[in-house]
Amino acid sequence: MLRYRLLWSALTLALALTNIHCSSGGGGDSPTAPPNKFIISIIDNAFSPQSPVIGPGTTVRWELDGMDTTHTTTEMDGTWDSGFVFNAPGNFFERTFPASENGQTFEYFCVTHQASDAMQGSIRVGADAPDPRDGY
Ligand SMILES: [Cu+2]
Repeated sequence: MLRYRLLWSALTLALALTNIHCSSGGGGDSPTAPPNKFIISIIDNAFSPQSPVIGPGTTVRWELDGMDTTHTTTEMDGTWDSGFVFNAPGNFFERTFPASENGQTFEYFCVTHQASDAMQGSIRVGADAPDPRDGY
């Protein structure tokens, strides 16, 4: 009887170890790179950082960290326009800059505060993207 009990214990232990092994290594979760995302804070009344260089394929997320809810991110030539989506802290707008835009610089502004506070910024895609104009 004791022998069976020992055998049963050993079997249970083996099964438990197998489960541990499976749960830690069998899920198929190989390490992945963090999402290719770049955060720009919208504060009152500026974009921060104002003029970053990003890698091609990066998704830029403009996120409201200020209190004013009337900001926009609006590209000069209409490449993107968030509209008034920043109506609560933490709200965001995203745009991905594909590899085909490598070497380009995009200038943008806030519709509400461009004139009053020079609320402007730029996105430079890749190290070869030209500098933006003054103020962007
Ligand atoms: Cu604004």
